[in-house]
Amino acid sequence: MTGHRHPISQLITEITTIFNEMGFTYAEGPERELVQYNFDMLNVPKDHPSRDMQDTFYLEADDQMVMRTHTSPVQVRYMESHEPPIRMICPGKVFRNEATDATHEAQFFQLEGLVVDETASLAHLKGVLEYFFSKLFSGSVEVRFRPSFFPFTEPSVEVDMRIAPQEGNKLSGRWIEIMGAGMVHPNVLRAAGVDPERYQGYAFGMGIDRLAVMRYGIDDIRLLYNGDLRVVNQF
Ligand code: 2NL
Repeated sequence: MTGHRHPISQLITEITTIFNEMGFTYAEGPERELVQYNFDMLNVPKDHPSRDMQDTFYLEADDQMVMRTHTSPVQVRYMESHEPPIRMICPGKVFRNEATDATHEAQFFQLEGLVVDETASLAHLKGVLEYFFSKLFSGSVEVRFRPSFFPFTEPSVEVDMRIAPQEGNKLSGRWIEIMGAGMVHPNVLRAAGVDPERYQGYAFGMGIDRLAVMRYGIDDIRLLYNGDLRVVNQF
């Protein structure tokens, strides 16, 4: 039997292709990161609970290095080394120090995206996401925003999507919470060397595993990672 790529890798390729069509480039960065890039430059307060050792894997006695808890530091590095206009996505593995169950793993994949230019807006983001989800789920998809909070965006939103009602599609016809997003906080732009008086940006982040669960109809994400070929060979 011929080999094949893991279902998560296949999904990342599919996602990257859709965003490429809209002019987004792809970027990667280190999984082991400086606290400065993972938290400080993202406007995460020194006393924020996400920094706790219960949630984050710290690597050295001096507490300067962590296993990245999101792919946001890739975007900070990208802003440092590229002039706007910026349109990029960065899928990658992230790490959280937490107990595992059917819907949580200590390592998982995240997809983040970033646009920085003179006219980026939440309206623009909504159009991009409508296009992305309708391509990924092959049909018409609505997107709605609800107010939320993240230290790195202001304003911040939770994003829900609804696939148009379809016979035999359990996901269709109801609102599903799918990602977080918002306008990049001026402190984050400034820290990365982008002038917040001239440029504005939006960013979004979502779990790829959850997307895989929805896309492939899997009910336990651990199935994707325990290496059982009877599972992965079905994709
Ligand atoms: C979630 C929410 C989010 C971002 C990620 C971001 C990155 C930069 C600046 C500002 Cl460099 N924001 N990323 C923004 C909002 C939400 O993720 O629930 N992820 C699983």
